[in-house]
Amino acid sequence: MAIKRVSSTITEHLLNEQRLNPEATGAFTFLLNELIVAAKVINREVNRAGLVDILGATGDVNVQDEQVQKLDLFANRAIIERMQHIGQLCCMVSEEDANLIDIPVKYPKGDYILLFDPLDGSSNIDVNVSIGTIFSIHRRQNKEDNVDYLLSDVLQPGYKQVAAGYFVYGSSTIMVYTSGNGVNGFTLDPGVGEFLLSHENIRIPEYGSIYSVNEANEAYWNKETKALIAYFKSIDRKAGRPYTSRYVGSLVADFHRNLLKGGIYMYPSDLKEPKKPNGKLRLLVEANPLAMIAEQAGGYASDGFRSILNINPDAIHQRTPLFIGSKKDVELAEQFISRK
Ligand code: FBP
Repeated sequence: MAIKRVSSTITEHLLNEQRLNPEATGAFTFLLNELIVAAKVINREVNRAGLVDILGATGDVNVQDEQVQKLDLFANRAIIERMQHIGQLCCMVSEEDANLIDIPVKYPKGDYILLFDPLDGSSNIDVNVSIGTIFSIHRRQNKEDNVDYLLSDVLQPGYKQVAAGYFVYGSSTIMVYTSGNGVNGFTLDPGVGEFLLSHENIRIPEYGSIYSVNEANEAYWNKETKALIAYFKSIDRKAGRPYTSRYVGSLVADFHRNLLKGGIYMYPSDLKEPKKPNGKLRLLVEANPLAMIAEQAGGYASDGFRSILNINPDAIHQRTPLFIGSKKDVELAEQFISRK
């Protein structure tokens, strides 16, 4: 009886990639494998959230001025506690922490910087709608021996990312990542406890058929943004319009759907909160990693005027408007938004 070969595991995939790079030391593969373990721990907690006292808010407000959810805290700790002692990192950045996260002196340090959104889609945590973890990896640039890292090592433009990816904790748990050689997706097989290759060499369609935006914010948009959304909703059968509207309210889930089916996710700048003229999303831990994935899959990501990956960050919690997904749709969004 022929045994059907199980798809390749993420570790097998990482080792194959490592072999392609003669300078590789295995540090990166080890780093990603440890991050995957942290994601499995988060996944387990998300799956049984209704059974354990982990739903609801902690009562604290984070640096983003948002209510901290208990699962946000759990996910943040799970990643920090797992990654701080592996000896591959010189520091970390989390959406939940106001400051850079140093590696305790008792642990060895490395040359990589891990930036992450521990649990994206906070508003969906308690209602069993897909949420996720987003990560970005940089290599420290400064070579000074007496300092672990400089702020400039953390505030690098997105095109310098070594790797980026996300986990979606949804109907199934999936990991999508790139290290600059295309984009692949791996589905967690709960029976085996392994992420197995399920989506090889993902390519996003050039034109989409879906637009994802919170239209409840329309009153706060400028006329260029209103014109853009109206365009996607206007009738032109030959051009496949109107697009259909899909908005889960979890960036990672909306992005993942559009990556596979073709479409555009938008979080424009708005006048809703004077303190957030650049919209809601964070450049380092949300926009940059997804932009690298989008571009590696043949898509594009913009702030309405330029490529997200070319933005020079000046603060770790900097926000940016985001238009991301199918290349032609995002280029069109740029034409509308930058139209003066
Ligand atoms: P966090 O949940 O990590 O804070 O991320 C922001 C986010 O929840 C995105 O996942 C989502 O796309 C967006 O905000 C939803 O915002 P809004 O409720 O304003 O539409």
